[in-house]
Amino acid sequence: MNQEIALITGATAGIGQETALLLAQNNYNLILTGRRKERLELLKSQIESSFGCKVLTLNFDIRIRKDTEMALNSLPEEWKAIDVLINNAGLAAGLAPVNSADVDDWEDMIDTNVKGLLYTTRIVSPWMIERQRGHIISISSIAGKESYPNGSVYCGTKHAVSAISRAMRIELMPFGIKVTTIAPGAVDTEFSLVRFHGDQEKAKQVYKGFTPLSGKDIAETIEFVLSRPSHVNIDDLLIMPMDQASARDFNKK
Ligand code: NDP
Ligand code: 8X3
Repeated sequence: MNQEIALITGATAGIGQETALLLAQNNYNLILTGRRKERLELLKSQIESSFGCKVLTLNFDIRIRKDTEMALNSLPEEWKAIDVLINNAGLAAGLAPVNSADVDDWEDMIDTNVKGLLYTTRIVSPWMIERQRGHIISISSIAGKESYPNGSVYCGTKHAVSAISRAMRIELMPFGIKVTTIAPGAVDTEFSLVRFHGDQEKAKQVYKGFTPLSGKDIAETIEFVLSRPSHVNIDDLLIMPMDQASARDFNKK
């Protein structure tokens, strides 16, 4: 294959889905992952019918190490030549203080946002090292820069994404592999619906009274990061809605 290959985890919704659509327009072949198989198949057929690129879907739960390893290792050899890994799959589960939060929610966030990212990167990075090229972009958050009440574990996982990426940047530099973290503020995706376990009303309130970022805004940021010349590495990029100046400061009307 002479087109570059991008692997996007969590491509069934939000930022991952918008990034898949934008990278398809930019001529990447895509490996798209997620648990919702029907959404992956729909996106694949939408992309392949609109753009001249190939799409391979992998349907697995990133929290489960052996499933993640099996899915990635089962890729045909030509698809292992991954140029871009976008560690995007992630979630917040619940919004509660440490003394009463649901421990299952904590496990879900740690297993997805931290361990899932590590399982994926552990498999893909040696393939990049072999080819002495690659770019790993991980989606952190404003929650990876600040901690806010009731978000201790989500904030902890996103701080971990930033800390892990910082070390990876140093480790992978000698092999010509770029490492970037992108840290968005509020993005209007399925994120809040997932955080509030399907409560539509609560999810809607999060984005009320101001204009949040969209998944497309983050996809365009990823495209910007990817399109820098080979001597430039964007290490870390914080992107906020105009009306959000910190995790907790909003200019809501
Ligand atoms: P969405 O809920 O819209 O999308 C999340 C994606 O992650 C889905 O494709 C989902 O796929 C996938 N995912 C979640 N859990 C798993 C799992 N166990 N196994 C495989 N895939 C999984 O949210 P966003 O697009 O907003 O979130 C994308 C990333 O951006 C996350 O890491 C989030 O923390 C981060 N972020 C989001 C912000 C926001 O305000 N929205 C702000 C800052 C960062 P499926 O359910 O099909 O498995
Ligand atoms: C998502 C943004 O502020 O809800 O990472 O943590 S926030």
